[in-house]
Amino acid sequence: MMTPVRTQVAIIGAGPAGLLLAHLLHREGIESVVLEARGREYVEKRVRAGVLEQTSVELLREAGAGERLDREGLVHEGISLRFDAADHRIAFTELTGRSITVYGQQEVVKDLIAARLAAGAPLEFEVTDVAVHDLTTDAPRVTYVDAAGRPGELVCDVLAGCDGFHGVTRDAIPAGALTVYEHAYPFAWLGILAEAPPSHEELIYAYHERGFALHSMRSPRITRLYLQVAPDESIEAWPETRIWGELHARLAADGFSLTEGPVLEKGITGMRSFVVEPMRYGRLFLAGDAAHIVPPTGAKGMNLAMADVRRLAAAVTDLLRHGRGGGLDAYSDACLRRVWRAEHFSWWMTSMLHRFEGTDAEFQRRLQLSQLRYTASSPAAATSLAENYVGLPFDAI
Ligand code: RFL
Ligand code: PHB
Repeated sequence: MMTPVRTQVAIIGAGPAGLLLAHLLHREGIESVVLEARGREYVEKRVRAGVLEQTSVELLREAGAGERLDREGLVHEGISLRFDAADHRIAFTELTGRSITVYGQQEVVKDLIAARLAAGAPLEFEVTDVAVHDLTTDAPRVTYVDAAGRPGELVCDVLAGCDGFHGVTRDAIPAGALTVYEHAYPFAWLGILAEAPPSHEELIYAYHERGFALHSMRSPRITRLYLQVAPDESIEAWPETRIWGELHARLAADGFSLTEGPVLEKGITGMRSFVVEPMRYGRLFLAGDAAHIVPPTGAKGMNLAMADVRRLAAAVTDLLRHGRGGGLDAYSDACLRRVWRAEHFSWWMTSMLHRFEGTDAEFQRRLQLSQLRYTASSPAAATSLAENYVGLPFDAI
């Protein structure tokens, strides 16, 4: 019979949410165990988000995890909205005094894993059969099977569900205790990573009659590009020549030429908006994609995950160090204010930039062009986009 291991916080999932939470707690002297279903190599190679809000950069820096980010991250002071075959720059720094940093999510994950291992703190990869129990008691439990096939059990004070959209923690909450808000979009994104220098210094969000396209990057040598495709599109239907052809067509602008290069990675991602309320059940707290999903158009997903765990770490510290549970009681409502702002912003960006089919497609197109022209020409409208994109200060909303 194995003996349960006692820890203060059991964290399910080693994405940005789980790893940053573990790191912030460690700095407060609070013990945790992180359980991750995938292997270390897999999570360190998973290509996903690339844009950090200034608030996220500051959080990582203050947590002592910003050294490589400060060295290698690319600071961007604006983006381009491309429509009518021309660029319309939204000057973030001029409009808000703040900026964004392009730094791959897998780089954040690598830095946080390195910090965790350097601290000698527990992080288990390749666990299976994770199940959570006794959520409404003061001693919730997690059972699992470790990478060597041995059963394990953790007994803790607080359980953090950081296991992403397809995890198990949200589903462990009785259906009647949660309300789900959801919106589906009639398209998906096909993304590629190419070994080619970026073709423009900044991100380009392109509105085009053939559909949306995005030019982003990871480094001075690596370009990240996306195309709007049908929601049920199969990647086999998109050989490289078709992808590049479509990117050239949608990103066309006077004086612009897209540099091609070997495709290192490609994949298709569905688009949805999803929120559960509340983000808590008993001693289980959900954070990041386990509780909410945004379409990638506003570059908010990873940033929201970090904002959640910043609040969760402070609230857990208050409970475990000072016996004050008020922060945990306020956790869900406080997070949801920022979550819904990001839900609105990413829905709005998505609605403005993608091609919609249907009987009123031409009506939609005229509304979109009007909104794009207004956003590009009015400092008030441009500032609204800019302050949402760079991230509102933590307690501003
Ligand atoms: P993650 O990163 O999904 O991590 C969850 C972890 O939990 C593990 N797991 C389990 N572990 C143990 N037991 C189980 N039963 C488990 N089930 C799952 C998983 O293996 C995984 O390691 O969630 P987290 O930490 O909440 O982080 C959220 C972000 O990953 C996500 O919001 C962003 O990637 C979204 N996103 C973007 N966000 C941004 O802020 N800026 C962007 O530019 C941006 N672009 C994007 C994106 C997401 C994309 N895709 C592929 C979904 C672009 C794309 C294409
Ligand atoms: C990315 O670089 O992967 C990226 C950038 C901006 C977005 C989404 C994804 O809105």
